[in-house]
Amino acid sequence: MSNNRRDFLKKGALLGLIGLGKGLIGEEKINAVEKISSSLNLSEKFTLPALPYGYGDLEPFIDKQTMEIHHTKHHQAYVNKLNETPSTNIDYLSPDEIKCTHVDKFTSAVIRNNLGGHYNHSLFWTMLRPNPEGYANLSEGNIAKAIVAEFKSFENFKKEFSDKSLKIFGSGWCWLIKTKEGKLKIVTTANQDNPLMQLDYERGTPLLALDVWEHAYYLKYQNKRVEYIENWWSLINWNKVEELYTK
Ligand code: MN3
Repeated sequence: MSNNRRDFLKKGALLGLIGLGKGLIGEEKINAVEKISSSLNLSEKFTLPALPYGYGDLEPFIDKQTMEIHHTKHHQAYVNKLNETPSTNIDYLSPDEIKCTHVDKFTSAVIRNNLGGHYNHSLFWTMLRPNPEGYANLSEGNIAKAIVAEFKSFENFKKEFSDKSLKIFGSGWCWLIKTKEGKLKIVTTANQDNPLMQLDYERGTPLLALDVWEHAYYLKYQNKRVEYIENWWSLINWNKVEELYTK
Protein backbone atom coordinates (compact mmCIF):
# COMPACT_ATOMS: atom_id res chain seq x y z
CA MET A 1 0.00 0.00 0.00
CA SER A 2 1.36 3.44 -0.85
CA ASN A 3 2.27 5.89 1.89
CA ASN A 4 -0.35 8.34 0.72
CA ARG A 5 -3.03 5.69 0.79
CA ARG A 6 -2.05 4.58 4.28
CA ASP A 7 -1.90 8.17 5.50
CA PHE A 8 -5.33 8.76 4.06
CA LEU A 9 -6.80 5.76 5.85
CA LYS A 10 -5.16 6.59 9.16
CA LYS A 11 -6.18 10.23 9.01
CA GLY A 12 -9.69 9.19 8.09
CA ALA A 13 -9.82 6.93 11.12
CA LEU A 14 -8.52 9.72 13.32
CA LEU A 15 -11.10 12.12 11.98
CA GLY A 16 -13.81 9.65 12.87
CA LEU A 17 -12.48 9.15 16.38
CA ILE A 18 -12.02 12.84 17.05
CA GLY A 19 -15.36 13.77 15.54
CA LEU A 20 -17.27 11.23 17.60
CA GLY A 21 -15.28 11.43 20.78
CA LYS A 22 -14.71 15.11 21.22
CA GLY A 23 -17.39 16.75 19.14
CA LEU A 24 -14.92 19.11 17.53
CA ILE A 25 -15.88 21.05 14.44
CA GLY A 26 -14.25 22.75 11.48
CA GLU A 27 -10.81 24.17 12.11
CA GLU A 28 -10.62 22.67 15.60
CA LYS A 29 -10.97 19.26 14.06
CA ILE A 30 -8.33 19.91 11.42
CA ASN A 31 -5.89 21.22 14.04
CA ALA A 32 -6.50 18.22 16.26
CA VAL A 33 -5.90 15.82 13.39
CA GLU A 34 -2.71 17.61 12.39
CA LYS A 35 -1.48 17.48 15.98
CA ILE A 36 -2.15 13.77 16.34
CA SER A 37 -0.80 13.06 12.86
CA SER A 38 2.52 14.67 13.63
CA SER A 39 2.79 12.99 17.02
CA LEU A 40 2.17 9.61 15.39
CA ASN A 41 4.59 10.38 12.56
CA LEU A 42 1.93 9.42 10.05
CA SER A 43 3.95 10.63 7.11
CA GLU A 44 6.36 7.80 8.05
CA LYS A 45 9.37 9.66 6.84
CA PHE A 46 12.75 9.31 8.44
CA THR A 47 13.82 12.65 9.93
CA LEU A 48 17.11 14.13 11.05
CA PRO A 49 17.02 14.55 14.83
CA ALA A 50 18.16 17.89 16.26
CA LEU A 51 21.34 17.79 18.29
CA PRO A 52 20.91 18.27 22.06
CA TYR A 53 23.74 20.89 21.98
CA GLY A 54 25.25 23.39 19.55
CA TYR A 55 27.74 22.44 16.84
CA GLY A 56 30.53 24.26 18.64
CA ASP A 57 29.70 23.00 22.12
CA LEU A 58 31.93 19.92 21.98
CA GLU A 59 35.05 22.00 21.39
CA PRO A 60 37.92 21.74 21.94
CA PHE A 61 37.59 17.97 21.49
CA ILE A 62 35.38 17.86 18.42
CA ASP A 63 35.40 21.01 16.33
CA LYS A 64 32.36 22.94 15.19
CA GLN A 65 32.92 22.43 11.46
CA THR A 66 33.21 18.66 11.85
CA MET A 67 30.02 18.50 13.90
CA GLU A 68 28.10 20.64 11.44
CA ILE A 69 29.18 18.66 8.37
CA HIS A 70 28.75 15.34 10.17
CA HIS A 71 25.18 16.19 11.17
CA THR A 72 23.85 18.28 8.26
CA LYS A 73 25.64 16.47 5.42
CA HIS A 74 26.54 12.91 6.42
CA HIS A 75 23.65 12.07 8.72
CA GLN A 76 21.20 14.00 6.54
CA ALA A 77 22.35 11.99 3.52
CA TYR A 78 21.49 8.68 5.24
CA VAL A 79 18.04 10.06 6.07
CA ASN A 80 17.47 11.30 2.52
CA LYS A 81 18.56 8.03 0.99
CA LEU A 82 16.15 6.08 3.20
CA ASN A 83 13.28 8.36 2.24
CA GLU A 84 14.11 7.94 -1.44
CA THR A 85 14.15 4.15 -1.18
CA PRO A 86 10.74 2.67 -1.93
CA SER A 87 9.13 0.72 0.94
CA THR A 88 11.99 1.24 3.39
CA ASN A 89 9.79 2.91 5.96
CA ILE A 90 7.15 0.20 6.02
CA ASP A 91 9.35 -2.33 7.79
CA TYR A 92 12.06 -0.26 9.35
CA LEU A 93 10.36 2.68 11.02
CA SER A 94 7.85 2.92 13.82
CA PRO A 95 6.80 6.15 15.54
CA ASP A 96 9.25 5.50 18.36
CA GLU A 97 12.21 3.74 16.82
CA ILE A 98 14.26 2.78 13.85
CA LYS A 99 14.09 -0.99 13.53
CA CYS A 100 17.61 -2.23 12.86
CA THR A 101 16.71 -5.67 14.25
CA HIS A 102 14.95 -6.33 10.92
CA VAL A 103 18.21 -6.10 8.99
CA ASP A 104 19.88 -9.37 8.03
CA LYS A 105 22.26 -10.64 5.36
CA PHE A 106 19.46 -10.64 2.79
CA THR A 107 18.65 -6.96 3.31
CA SER A 108 19.65 -4.70 0.41
CA ALA A 109 22.89 -2.77 0.83
CA VAL A 110 21.12 0.57 0.46
CA ILE A 111 18.83 -0.14 3.41
CA ARG A 112 21.50 -1.81 5.54
CA ASN A 113 23.97 1.06 5.09
CA ASN A 114 21.58 3.97 5.38
CA LEU A 115 19.36 2.59 8.11
CA GLY A 116 22.48 1.76 10.11
CA GLY A 117 23.88 5.21 9.36
CA HIS A 118 20.70 6.88 10.57
CA TYR A 119 20.32 4.75 13.69
CA ASN A 120 23.99 4.83 14.68
CA HIS A 121 24.31 8.59 14.38
CA SER A 122 20.99 9.28 16.11
CA LEU A 123 22.33 7.30 19.06
CA PHE A 124 25.86 8.69 18.88
CA TRP A 125 24.72 12.32 19.24
CA THR A 126 22.84 11.55 22.44
CA MET A 127 25.90 9.85 23.92
CA LEU A 128 27.95 13.04 23.76
CA ARG A 129 27.74 16.11 25.93
CA PRO A 130 29.78 19.30 26.23
CA ASN A 131 32.68 19.21 28.65
CA PRO A 132 34.97 22.15 27.92
CA GLU A 133 36.99 21.59 31.10
CA GLY A 134 38.22 18.30 29.77
CA TYR A 135 38.67 14.87 31.16
CA ALA A 136 36.93 14.54 34.49
CA ASN A 137 34.32 12.26 33.32
CA LEU A 138 34.13 8.69 34.52
CA SER A 139 31.04 6.62 34.74
CA GLU A 140 28.95 6.53 37.90
CA GLY A 141 25.87 4.61 38.92
CA ASN A 142 24.82 1.09 37.95
CA ILE A 143 26.72 1.11 34.66
CA ALA A 144 29.96 1.99 36.49
CA LYS A 145 29.49 -0.98 38.83
CA ALA A 146 28.71 -3.27 35.90
CA ILE A 147 31.79 -2.10 33.97
CA VAL A 148 34.07 -2.73 36.94
CA ALA A 149 32.44 -6.13 37.53
CA GLU A 150 33.01 -7.14 33.90
CA PHE A 151 36.38 -5.54 33.09
CA LYS A 152 37.94 -5.48 36.60
CA SER A 153 38.51 -1.72 36.45
CA PHE A 154 37.35 1.31 34.52
CA GLU A 155 40.88 1.76 33.17
CA ASN A 156 40.86 -1.79 31.74
CA PHE A 157 37.54 -1.09 30.09
CA LYS A 158 38.80 2.20 28.65
CA LYS A 159 41.93 0.54 27.31
CA GLU A 160 40.10 -2.35 25.67
CA PHE A 161 37.51 -0.04 24.11
CA SER A 162 40.18 2.36 22.82
CA ASP A 163 42.36 -0.47 21.46
CA LYS A 164 39.47 -2.04 19.59
CA SER A 165 38.38 1.33 18.19
CA LEU A 166 41.90 2.01 16.99
CA LYS A 167 42.19 -1.36 15.27
CA ILE A 168 39.06 -1.11 13.15
CA PHE A 169 40.30 -1.35 9.58
CA GLY A 170 38.69 1.36 7.47
CA SER A 171 35.30 2.70 8.52
CA GLY A 172 33.22 1.37 11.36
CA TRP A 173 31.99 1.66 14.92
CA CYS A 174 33.00 0.44 18.37
CA TRP A 175 30.26 -0.47 20.83
CA LEU A 176 29.66 -1.39 24.43
CA ILE A 177 26.69 -3.73 24.36
CA LYS A 178 24.53 -5.61 26.84
CA THR A 179 23.97 -9.15 25.60
CA LYS A 180 20.75 -11.11 25.98
CA GLU A 181 22.30 -12.74 29.05
CA GLY A 182 22.97 -9.29 30.55
CA LYS A 183 26.74 -9.39 30.04
CA LEU A 184 28.73 -6.33 28.93
CA LYS A 185 30.87 -6.75 25.84
CA ILE A 186 32.91 -4.53 23.54
CA VAL A 187 32.31 -5.26 19.86
CA THR A 188 33.21 -3.57 16.60
CA THR A 189 31.20 -3.42 13.38
CA ALA A 190 32.16 -2.46 9.85
CA ASN A 191 30.70 0.43 7.86
CA GLN A 192 27.27 1.34 9.31
CA ASP A 193 26.43 -2.09 10.72
CA ASN A 194 25.46 -2.32 14.38
CA PRO A 195 24.98 -5.04 17.02
CA LEU A 196 21.19 -4.96 16.71
CA MET A 197 21.30 -6.32 13.16
CA GLN A 198 21.06 -10.05 12.49
CA LEU A 199 24.58 -10.30 11.12
CA ASP A 200 27.78 -12.11 12.04
CA TYR A 201 28.55 -9.95 15.07
CA GLU A 202 27.94 -10.55 18.75
CA ARG A 203 24.45 -9.13 19.19
CA GLY A 204 23.13 -6.99 22.00
CA THR A 205 21.69 -3.65 23.06
CA PRO A 206 24.03 -0.73 22.31
CA LEU A 207 24.98 1.19 25.45
CA LEU A 208 27.86 3.25 24.09
CA ALA A 209 28.92 3.96 20.51
CA LEU A 210 32.00 5.49 18.92
CA ASP A 211 32.06 6.54 15.28
CA VAL A 212 35.55 5.94 13.87
CA TRP A 213 34.80 6.87 10.28
CA GLU A 214 37.34 9.46 9.14
CA HIS A 215 34.54 11.98 8.58
CA ALA A 216 34.07 12.03 12.37
CA TYR A 217 37.54 13.40 13.07
CA TYR A 218 39.68 14.04 9.98
CA LEU A 219 39.37 17.85 9.78
CA LYS A 220 40.83 18.28 13.27
CA TYR A 221 42.89 15.14 13.78
CA GLN A 222 43.83 14.03 10.24
CA ASN A 223 45.28 10.52 10.54
CA LYS A 224 45.60 10.66 14.35
CA ARG A 225 42.65 8.48 15.23
CA VAL A 226 44.30 7.66 18.55
CA GLU A 227 44.01 11.30 19.70
CA TYR A 228 40.40 11.56 18.61
CA ILE A 229 39.57 8.43 20.59
CA GLU A 230 41.38 9.66 23.70
CA ASN A 231 39.58 13.02 23.57
CA TRP A 232 36.20 11.39 22.95
CA TRP A 233 36.33 9.96 26.48
CA SER A 234 35.92 13.52 27.76
CA LEU A 235 32.61 13.89 25.96
CA ILE A 236 30.71 10.76 26.96
CA ASN A 237 27.24 11.41 28.31
CA TRP A 238 27.19 8.74 31.02
CA ASN A 239 23.65 9.64 32.02
CA LYS A 240 22.50 8.37 28.64
CA VAL A 241 24.59 5.19 28.97
CA GLU A 242 23.10 4.59 32.42
CA GLU A 243 19.59 5.12 31.03
CA LEU A 244 20.16 2.55 28.28
CA TYR A 245 21.75 0.08 30.70
CA THR A 246 18.94 0.19 33.24
CA LYS A 247 16.11 0.25 30.68
MN1 MN3 B 1 29.63 9.32 11.10
